[in-house]
Amino acid sequence: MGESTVVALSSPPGRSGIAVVRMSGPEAAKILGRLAPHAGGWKSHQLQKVLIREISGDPLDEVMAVLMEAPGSYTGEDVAEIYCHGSMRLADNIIEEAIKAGAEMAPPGEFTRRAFLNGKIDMAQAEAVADLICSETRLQSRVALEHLRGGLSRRVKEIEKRLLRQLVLVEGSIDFSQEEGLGEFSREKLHSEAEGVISDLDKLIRTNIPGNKLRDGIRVTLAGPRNAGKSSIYNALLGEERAIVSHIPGTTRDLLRERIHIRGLTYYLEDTAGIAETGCEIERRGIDVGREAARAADLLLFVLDGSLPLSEEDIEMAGRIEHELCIILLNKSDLGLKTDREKAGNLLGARQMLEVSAVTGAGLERLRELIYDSTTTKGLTDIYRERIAVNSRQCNALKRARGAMESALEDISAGKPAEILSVWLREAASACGEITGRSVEQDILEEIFSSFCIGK
Ligand SMILES: Nc1nc2c(ncn2[C@@H]2O[C@H](COP(=O)(O)OP(=O)(O)OP(=O)(O)O)[C@@H](O)[C@H]2O)c(=O)[nH]1
Ligand SMILES: [Mg+2]
Repeated sequence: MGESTVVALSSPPGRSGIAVVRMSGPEAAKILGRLAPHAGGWKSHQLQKVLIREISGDPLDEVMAVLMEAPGSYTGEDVAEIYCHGSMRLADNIIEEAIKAGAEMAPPGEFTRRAFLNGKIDMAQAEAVADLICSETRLQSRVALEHLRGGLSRRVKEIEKRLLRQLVLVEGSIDFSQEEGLGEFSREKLHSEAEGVISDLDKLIRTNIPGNKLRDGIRVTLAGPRNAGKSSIYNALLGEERAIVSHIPGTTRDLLRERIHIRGLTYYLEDTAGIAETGCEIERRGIDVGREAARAADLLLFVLDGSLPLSEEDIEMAGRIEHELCIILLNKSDLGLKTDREKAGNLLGARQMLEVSAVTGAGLERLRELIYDSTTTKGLTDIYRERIAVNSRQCNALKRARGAMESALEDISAGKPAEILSVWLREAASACGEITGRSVEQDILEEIFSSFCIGK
């Protein structure tokens, strides 16, 4: 490639047992040789214990190191990895010495960018690397691994192959149209193939929304009148005393947010200030922030103090809920339920209602199930089964391919000439090619890799 040799810290900054310094490029072997001058030669892919020295000759650290010769490495270039003692000072020193010996600092995602450019992985796989690094749950990592192993790319390439087969027939009929009977394609056959392609595209497109939920997490916000026990439920779901709880109405002012996991999904659970008419400026600000959060939530948990009869204010507040996904929690069930369930049910419409107690924990397991059930869709079941979930970039490309095929269908029915049909088929194939990166624009590539972490 004629590229430079780059170096970066591939483990997280901070103190650790071992830190990993990584180099890739044509000079990697030479620079490794400069850093470990007394090593007895390097056999590719064989780990050795060596002494790393500064260029001046002073010893730096005793490390394990490996050289992975091109093309059998992650990037497809010569790669050297040094596993030094996990002090930031040491790792930085080694990087500085590598730079003195001719390496350059690697920008974020550089190793994966090179792997892509050298054809070691395609674009969908490169994106999966980033997902795998960010994964927090088993389901997230399983989907990312499936993509990394080429699961999504294979599905897309199958669609592309179908498109190209049709393209050959359609374009063949253009070339041979002068010669009678040669290369004529069947419009019915093309029509049914186009429908088949659209249905395959739809299967992938459908995984996008649940896929985004899987990657980005789902916002669940606790809201409701003061003192209903929102913060207590928040703490109980987190399993720690994160929010201040007190009998004084208006305890919570700021918006609090923490992550919880339920069955492989990440949820951002939010606690908000209790809603009330108040003369206190700070409290009012908190209520506004809470209201915004509730509006943006994927799921609203509206908490009422179930040990009290419904008040005029509760009724008015509940009437104002516009959120389509909302579960009503009647809290403090340990004190005995005074809220008239039926009345509450009527007031609150066809929303789910659940009795819980933040103090005894009653109903909380059911609440977790309800949170999961109401925020997941059928699409997620497919993701569990197939471990494929397209991201928004991939989804946009698939939708463009779908649009082209819809146009193709119309034009087939309208009896348009083969030249026009071939344009649609080409457009659909090219949109599919963007997923694997075969036909993606340079600036989009740069954008994707720049969102990676350093050292990957
Ligand atoms: N018996 C009983 N008391 C509860 C329960 N949940 C909360 N409480 C009590 O109710 C009071 C208010 O609880 P918080 O969790 O602070 O209520 P909140 O809705 O966050 O209140 P604000 O932040 O003021 O809006 C506290 O004294 C809690 O101990 C419950 O399930 N049972
Ligand atoms: Mg609170």
